[in-house]
Amino acid sequence: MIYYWHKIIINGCGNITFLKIPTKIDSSRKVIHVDMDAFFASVEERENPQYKKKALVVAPDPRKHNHHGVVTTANYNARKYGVHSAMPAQKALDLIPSSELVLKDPNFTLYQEVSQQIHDIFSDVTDVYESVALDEAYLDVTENKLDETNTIKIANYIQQRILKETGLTSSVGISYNKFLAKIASGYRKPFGRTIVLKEYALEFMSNIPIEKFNGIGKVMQEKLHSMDVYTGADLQDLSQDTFLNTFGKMGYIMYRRINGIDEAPVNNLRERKSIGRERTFTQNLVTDEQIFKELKRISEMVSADLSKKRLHGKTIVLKVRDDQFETTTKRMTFQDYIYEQDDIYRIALDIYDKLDIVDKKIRLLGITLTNLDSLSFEELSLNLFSKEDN
Ligand code: TTP
Ligand code: MG
Repeated sequence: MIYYWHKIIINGCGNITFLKIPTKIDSSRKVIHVDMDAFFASVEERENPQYKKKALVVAPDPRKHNHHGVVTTANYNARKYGVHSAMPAQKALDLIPSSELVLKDPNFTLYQEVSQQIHDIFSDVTDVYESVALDEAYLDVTENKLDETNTIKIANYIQQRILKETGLTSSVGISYNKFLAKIASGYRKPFGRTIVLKEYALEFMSNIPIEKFNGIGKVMQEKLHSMDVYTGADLQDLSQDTFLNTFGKMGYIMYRRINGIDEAPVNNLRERKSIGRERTFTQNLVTDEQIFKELKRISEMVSADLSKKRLHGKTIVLKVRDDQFETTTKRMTFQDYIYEQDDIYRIALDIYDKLDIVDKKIRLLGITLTNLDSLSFEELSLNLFSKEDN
């Protein structure tokens, strides 16, 4: 069903300003976001039920790793002490009294197995699901294999099957787009089920702190706080121009999301063929230094996209366009998968060298990875653990 709405604000001078979003909201899709509760910790509690009463932290023991290592997750008891994912494990040790603490090394093989089990359940419901982490996925159930029109029943089916087959609880969010479904799944944890109907979407978002909105990263968060914006309601009061002028393209996307519009489809990763980024320059790049700097930047972005989607690829394609709009692409394929930014950068430089461009007036640079496959979680986590603590 589609409906139209306007929002009007009256500013101090009594002038009426029309915000520019009298846009139609398509609420015809049914999207479910599933997220396991304290995933790694719950798996460990299932294996060792005596941990349930303890403050369980899943992390490599910093005492055995020269004080290094970060927390993957913690059970809810441990979270009460302020412990959270990505915190240095040493800090978790300092926060929790040793009589309460259980520190458990992550067992990725086991988590991967459970992840496979829940994904098998998803694929019994629909082929249109998008896995965003080991324990998290979006499902488009507008049409589904259960032939069920009641989305709440579908969500219930998923939660019950996960519980029965893995012994673990999950939380689900139900709405007409991905953005809302994701906020909804985190709304009442653990074992929560939250439905956001189109009619209540704006009100629902108005009470949520901006940290919970997918797409608002640390930088945007700080900027918004400096503008006295803390909640969804504060965001909804900002105009499209403010979003656009302050945050560019991402601002526009957020403006739409916070006003109830997110048309991003649930992407089935198996259909994804490539991941790439390109940048067009208002002033041509003419020196190697400028070109290397931009290639480095694009490599970082591509690597971040790959890691978000848990993918890596074997082929790298470099695209170069000059001031005459002549476009050259060249690719290199490798035996091993690539996803780290340093590797992408190094290879992009290599390809660039091979292009042997004499007259450098570069208007556009792009890097794309193809020949993609899912990254195993061990690889992701190794990357995570090798990071310096701070
Ligand atoms: P999350 O779903 O973010 O967290 P969670 O399932 O532990 O807790 P919640 O109930 O709040 O959803 O992440 C899923 C798993 O991914 C988590 O159990 C451990 C792992 N993980 C990391 O290894 N590092 C991280 O920084 C994060 C956020 C998660
Ligand atoms: Mg989770």
